[in-house]
Amino acid sequence: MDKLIVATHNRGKLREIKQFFCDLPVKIISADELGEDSPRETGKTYRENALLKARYLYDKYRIPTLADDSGLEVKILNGLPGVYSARFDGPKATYESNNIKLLSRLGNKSDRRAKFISVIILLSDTIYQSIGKVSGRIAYNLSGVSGFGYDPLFIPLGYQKTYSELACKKQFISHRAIALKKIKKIIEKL
Ligand code: ITT
Repeated sequence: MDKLIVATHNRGKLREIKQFFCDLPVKIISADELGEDSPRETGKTYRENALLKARYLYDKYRIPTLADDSGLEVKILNGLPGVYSARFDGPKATYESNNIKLLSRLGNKSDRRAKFISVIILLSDTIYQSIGKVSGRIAYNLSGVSGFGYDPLFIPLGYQKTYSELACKKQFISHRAIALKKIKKIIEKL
């Protein structure tokens, strides 16, 4: 395999995926580089959404295509924002407004357990799937500047710093890194 489409418009995800595969002899092409828009994420699960994002471009270009659907599940909020993580604060949500909404929904509650999930689909002649999960907790305040999304609020288990504060270390321990590890092995063999 010499080319891989990464079906995302999320720059943070794209950066992490490119960096993870930087030692592979594969040219990574993003949805933006192809001038493509995103399909509506109508799925009820991460897998359905990842599959529909990958299929949208694979059916057109017939080049192996990878898509990531991910989310943050907060225990005391019954798993929200979950598959709605990108739009938690509504259709015009920004990372900042989502983070503010999450902090206000949690208030001073002491049970702040949460987990990040990434479901990655690699679509070629076959559908390959990989899942990465990381447990942790939601901080009381935003901390750190690197990364994207809920990174300034999520403290992975075993650490006292948010994903944002952990900066490049996130790349070795994150939910996405766990999911990408298995996909990388598959790509190396294709
Ligand atoms: P694409 O569909 O174009 O890939 P998206 O941002 O819409 O981009 P998702 O539908 O998978 O992606 O939404 C996942 C949301 O969950 C994302 O927008 C972030 O708010 C959050 N998220 C996912 N992974 C994250 C990470 O590693 N760090 C922080 N927030 C993350």
